[in-house]
Amino acid sequence: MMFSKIRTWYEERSLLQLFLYIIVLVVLAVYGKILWAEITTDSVSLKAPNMIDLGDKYKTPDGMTYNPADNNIYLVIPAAVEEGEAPLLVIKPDDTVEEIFRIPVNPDTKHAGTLGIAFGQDGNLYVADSQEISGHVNHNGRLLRVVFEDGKPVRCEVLATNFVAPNGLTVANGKVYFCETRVTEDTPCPLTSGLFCFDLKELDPANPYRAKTYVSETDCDPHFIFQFKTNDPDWRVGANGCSSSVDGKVYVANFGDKQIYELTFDADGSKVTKVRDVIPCLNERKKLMSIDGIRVDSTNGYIYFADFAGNAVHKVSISTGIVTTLAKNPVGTGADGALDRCSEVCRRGNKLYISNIDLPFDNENDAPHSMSVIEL
Ligand SMILES: [Ca+2]
Ligand SMILES: [Ca+2]
Ligand SMILES: [Ca+2]
Repeated sequence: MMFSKIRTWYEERSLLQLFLYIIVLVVLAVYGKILWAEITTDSVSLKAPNMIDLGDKYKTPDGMTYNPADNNIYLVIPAAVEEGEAPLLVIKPDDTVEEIFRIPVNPDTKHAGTLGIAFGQDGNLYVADSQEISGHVNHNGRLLRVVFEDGKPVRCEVLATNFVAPNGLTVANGKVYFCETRVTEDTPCPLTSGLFCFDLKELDPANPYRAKTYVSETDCDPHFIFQFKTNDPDWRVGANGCSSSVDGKVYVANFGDKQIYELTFDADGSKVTKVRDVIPCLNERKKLMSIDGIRVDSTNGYIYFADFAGNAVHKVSISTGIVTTLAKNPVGTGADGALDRCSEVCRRGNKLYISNIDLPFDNENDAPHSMSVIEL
């Protein structure tokens, strides 16, 4: 009976229909296999991180960038829980740490709040200085450049001013892109934030650019090339992590709404031509409480990221949008390598380095002041 029904169904179909059915089945099988691989990876037990103890001088580690020229990770310590300069450290290939420079304060606030950092192709380090992190939200944020000569930092230049809360930063397409975590001094809901973009050639330390204060979506600085809303009333924090891929796309994290936007540009790299949600599925976003620092890994198609509010580190497949949690623990002291209000990630070889900025949000800034390190 069953067999005859199948036979009748089969005989009623044209060759073209049967061919299309086979194609659909093959596509479903391949996609199902990818999804299953992602889902089963997610059930793997969490990694136990190791620790780099930074000591009492470096209490709030945040922005990092890997420099393949010397195999060092560069790390900045914003003066987030006390005023002063911002130390620039290197984490050497053997995981020892050395201070190599101090980023000077903004004279108006006596404070340097450096967050995102990245090297330009000119060999200099571009720095987002968020004065907001120590409570100075009165448009004191700056774009800085630490000039390197013969591989050593020699001076710091101010390139642009009048930002509210600069945060994640990347260099690609001959441009420096950085997030403005909010555009006003207050934090309304929904909250507006977005991305600034400057051509490296237009930046002149002899004449720092003063960004136009944001008025509205259409009345703002021409370098503010992408903006969006954050709707979470509990975490009114907008554009945060920022990273780029080898093909020149830029990825921007929406902290409160747990989203990552993939931006495609025109040939010049200054006009956004396409925006895509990397994590479109609500069930995947439910694995997260926030998205802080992000890092694209063009070698394997993942974005690694820090979940500050959830005190966790995850990765997401850029193609499928499936999230895998790599490490997570309750907030505490950070002893034994535990995450302690983590904010940024950076890969070197098969290790992922995680900054524990340890800010006092339902948490204490306590010893050990540490980086967590997990083997991938
Ligand atoms: Ca951040
Ligand atoms: Ca700690
Ligand atoms: Ca702590």
